[in-house]
Amino acid sequence: MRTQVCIIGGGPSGLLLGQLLHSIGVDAVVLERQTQEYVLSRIRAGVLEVGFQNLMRQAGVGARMDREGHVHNGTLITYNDERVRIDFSTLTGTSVMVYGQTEVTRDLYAARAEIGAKTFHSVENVEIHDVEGDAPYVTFDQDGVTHRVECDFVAGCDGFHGVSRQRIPKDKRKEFEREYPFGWLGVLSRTPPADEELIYANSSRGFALCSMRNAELSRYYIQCPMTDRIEDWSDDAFWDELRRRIPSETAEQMVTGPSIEKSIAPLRSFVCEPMQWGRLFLCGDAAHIVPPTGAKGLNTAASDIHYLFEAMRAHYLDHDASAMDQYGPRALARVWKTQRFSWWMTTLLHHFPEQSDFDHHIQAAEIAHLRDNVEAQRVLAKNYVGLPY
Ligand code: RFL
Ligand code: PHB
Repeated sequence: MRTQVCIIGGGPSGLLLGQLLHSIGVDAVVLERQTQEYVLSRIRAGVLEVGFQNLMRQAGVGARMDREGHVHNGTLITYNDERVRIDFSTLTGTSVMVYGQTEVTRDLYAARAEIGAKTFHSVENVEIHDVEGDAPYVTFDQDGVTHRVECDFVAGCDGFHGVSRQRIPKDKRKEFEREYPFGWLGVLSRTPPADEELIYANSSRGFALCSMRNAELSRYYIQCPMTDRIEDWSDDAFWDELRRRIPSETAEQMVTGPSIEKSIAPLRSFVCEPMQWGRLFLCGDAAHIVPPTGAKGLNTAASDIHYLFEAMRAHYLDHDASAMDQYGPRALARVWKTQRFSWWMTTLLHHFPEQSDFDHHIQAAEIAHLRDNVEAQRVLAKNYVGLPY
């Protein structure tokens, strides 16, 4: 089979790219290791930057997001009982939208079905060939049959554990990494959110986040040691610990209920350079990971897709021979800025096992600085709503 772009990975990056390419008449095939049901059962990010929202609209899949998504004009940073409100609208003139990654992915799959685009699910043994030359192709197995897709370009959108990044020779690839000595224990519950806005809470017992999906569905996280297991955390133990970490006024009126989903995710900062190898282009989690403080994982995946789509548009429509080579440097410049912000938010709000009393005072002083300094708030707000592409 022949296509123009072979997209490996049917997560939000791959699907968004496929939809944008369709809008300019470029043909793409998507290869996904899992079933569609499995991909749609994953609970992940919840906050969309304006840049992401615009890409969804540009791809013709923004209608439900615009109807059902919730615009957030600010967020709260708390330190024990102290509250610092970061007013996105006043500080930046813009906002973010709360609309879950699950819904984004559902909308993208629905749009893909509508245009009759080719998606192969439950594929195995994906291999990328000849990206160093002019005629790359991808082979994979499905139901015991081996397929071959010939293409102009391969988009590696297959997440952190995918095969695309490994295709760049080890001696040509540099990986930058920081692991954090804790994870996030997350709970989804069919209860009204604790507050109208998200609350990022630093407390003497560690970090907590009160987030949401809609007026009836809440998402909460607490920092926990990576040695903890889900079975160690009953729902009651989770709610008790969460209440201790958020301002008492919020804790007292928070509605709790049975968890619908409970999981522990590690926190990691990771960047792979380069993001291009011949005719292979890495996007999203395949190339980089951020700790979730700051909600940048999905949004940075989307900014990669913006840069790759613009390069492909220039290549196919304007016949610009140098456009594709500009993808890596453009994407990486923004990737490192979101890495910095996510690392900073994580450092500001979490307890690290080796932290001294001095370190705790510096953290408290940094939050006091944020409270008292509107310029510091503006820097945070500009990064949170999303740096320009
Ligand atoms: P994804 O979503 O991982 O999608 C990659 C897809 O590729 C498939 N795949 C393969 N397909 C074919 N062949 C192979 N060999 C393949 N190997 C893998 C996978 O099945 C999958 O469907 O990457 P993408 O599209 O780049 O999107 C990135 C976002 O999903 C990610 O940045 C965020 O979800 C990160 N993230 C979070 N970000 C936030 O901003 N806020 C959050 O609260 C948040 N929570 C999370 C997260 C990531 C998590 N992971 C990766 C474990 C919670 C978790 C648990
Ligand atoms: C979420 O709702 O899952 C969420 C929101 C903000 C974050 C991380 C996760 O920073």
